[in-house]
Amino acid sequence: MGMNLTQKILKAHLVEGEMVTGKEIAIRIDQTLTQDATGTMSYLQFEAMGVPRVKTEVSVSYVDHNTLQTGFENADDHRFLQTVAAKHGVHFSRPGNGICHQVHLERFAAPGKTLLGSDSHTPTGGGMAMLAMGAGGLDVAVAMGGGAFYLACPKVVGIKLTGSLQPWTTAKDIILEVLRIMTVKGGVGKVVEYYGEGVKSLTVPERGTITNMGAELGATCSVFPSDDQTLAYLKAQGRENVFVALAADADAIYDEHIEIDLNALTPRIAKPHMPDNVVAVTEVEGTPVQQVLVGSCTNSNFMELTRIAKMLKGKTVHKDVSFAVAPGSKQVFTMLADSGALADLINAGARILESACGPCIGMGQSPSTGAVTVRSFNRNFEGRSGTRDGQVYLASPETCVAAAISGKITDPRHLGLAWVDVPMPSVYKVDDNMIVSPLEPAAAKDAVVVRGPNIAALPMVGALPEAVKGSATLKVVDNITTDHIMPAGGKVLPLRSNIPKISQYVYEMVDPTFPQRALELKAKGTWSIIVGGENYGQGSSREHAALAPMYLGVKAKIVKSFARIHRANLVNFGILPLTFANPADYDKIEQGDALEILDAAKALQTGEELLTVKNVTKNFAFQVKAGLTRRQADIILAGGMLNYTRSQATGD
Ligand code: MIC
Ligand code: SF4
Repeated sequence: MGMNLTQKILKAHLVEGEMVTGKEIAIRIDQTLTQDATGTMSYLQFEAMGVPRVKTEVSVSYVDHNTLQTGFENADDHRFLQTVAAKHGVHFSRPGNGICHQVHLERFAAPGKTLLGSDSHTPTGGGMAMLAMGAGGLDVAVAMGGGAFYLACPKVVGIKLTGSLQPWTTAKDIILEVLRIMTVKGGVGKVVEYYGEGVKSLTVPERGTITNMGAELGATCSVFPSDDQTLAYLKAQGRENVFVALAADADAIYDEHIEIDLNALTPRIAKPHMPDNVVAVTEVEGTPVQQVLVGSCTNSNFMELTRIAKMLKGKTVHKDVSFAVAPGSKQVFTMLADSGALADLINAGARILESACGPCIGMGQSPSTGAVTVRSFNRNFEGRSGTRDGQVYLASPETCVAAAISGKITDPRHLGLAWVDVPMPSVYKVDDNMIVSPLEPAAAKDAVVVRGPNIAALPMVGALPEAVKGSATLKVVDNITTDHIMPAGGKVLPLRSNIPKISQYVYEMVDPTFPQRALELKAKGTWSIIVGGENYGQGSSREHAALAPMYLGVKAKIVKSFARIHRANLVNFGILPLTFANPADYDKIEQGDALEILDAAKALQTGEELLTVKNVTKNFAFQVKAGLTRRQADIILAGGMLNYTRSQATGD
């Protein structure tokens, strides 16, 4: 029986388990990446493991998120990251060098390899035929130490692309269409694999846009074959030595099928406040727009920014629109400068931002009250822009610029402009001067890691109690994102290295009284239990969405279903991730009810499928599923991964 590409890469890296869908497997990780907002925790955890030098083929630490330096915190974190990278064998991509996923694709990604990154958009590497996955910082630390990565053996969705993209329809429109079809929870437990004639005409940066936003499907990752396009890109980056051709077998089997005819696809747009709220641009055409932003790890490559510069050449951005552009990397930025495209953008009125995440994570450029903002980004969750009622639409850079020119949402085909074909450069401008190599082992031994006062010790909890006596401190609805649980933005991101301080912002947008209420309960010895709906914890990989609630005394979350990375992070920090056996029980619980998870520790020790929860206030019992593997149950029993690893090492 033929194998798909996902199975081939998994099989080549399998170190534990059987490749049976849904069963836990462990794979070897070849490369890791971290970024500064999750990286400090990850390297603190790596240090705690006591491994002197990373054991991966390549590990890179990027600085791209916390680049607004309005106080000492971010700058201190950058200094810590640079010194800790030098000491432990990690390449350091300096602030200014670009967004981790863009730079990684340019300079490090290699077909057939596995990549684990402490950022949910790590799957961008799938555009280079990598199995590239997002994870919590602790899982990445373990991988840097040579440990395997555990995941449920995924289902593989085959997406067959036929035909070829028509003028003004782009890679972004393909992934928006996939999101419309599969929704933000349609990819949970799955890898999305692209194949078919339509794949051949897509360049690696275009593939990267598609695999990047596979994260919004909740998918483990997405993957493209490695073919002539891959070779052309690697050659243009001066890295053809890492090329290997890779594809699914002709008779490969997929668990699910989708087919998209690129000839028939038209420009798409995601309406507020979910990336799967996708319609044809024509459906919302005419909506007045106040802000347009082009950039982020999804859409900020040289070709698309050149195209929008050509669209804007000799024009002025509409007077009611604030328009900003953030090139994805130093390579993109310098090439735009050399080609003159940058001057065309500036001349048209673009506000040029540094090569970083910037407004995508609420670091500046928050829109005005109630403003409509059209962005080439990947997430439009409520409040993420920094303006609670900001109306964020997601679209291709071309559709974004159509809005910037006309002042309203416009299908770029209706602009009256001729389509400009921008071929992939045959040579990219390669200069790795902003990537600092690690110290040689002999010099690394005595190197000092510099820590600023913002870096607080990692909080820990004890072993799981026999019965978890708690309160339903908060009840939330479906599709809660990690941006709801642990917001980002210019005010909160600088606190990423300080859990006690950042925990004051947990659930700020949903219920700002939550941290205080939870701490008061904790002081009385009562655990907090969060009750939630479907797809709980979608979005970012930030383990702060588990760590900070843990600090506030959250011991369990009972929801209808979880997003993959958040669930893994809960396990890593000793929080019970439980799902309702009967989802109707969700309606019977009210916020504030006293809940007791009976015999919790015993159930985990004996591997019980179902646990019983007593609603003490309403005097009824209901059942919940833990669905934990033996290893996960032991981690929770120990009070989290760090305790578990320590007890394994000491044999306690
Ligand atoms: C995001 O896009 O939400 C982030 C910021 O890149 C996060 C990581 C983080 O919270 O630091 C992600 O996607 O994992
Ligand atoms: Fe940065 Fe936005 Fe990409 Fe996250 S999604 S890595 S914040 S650019």
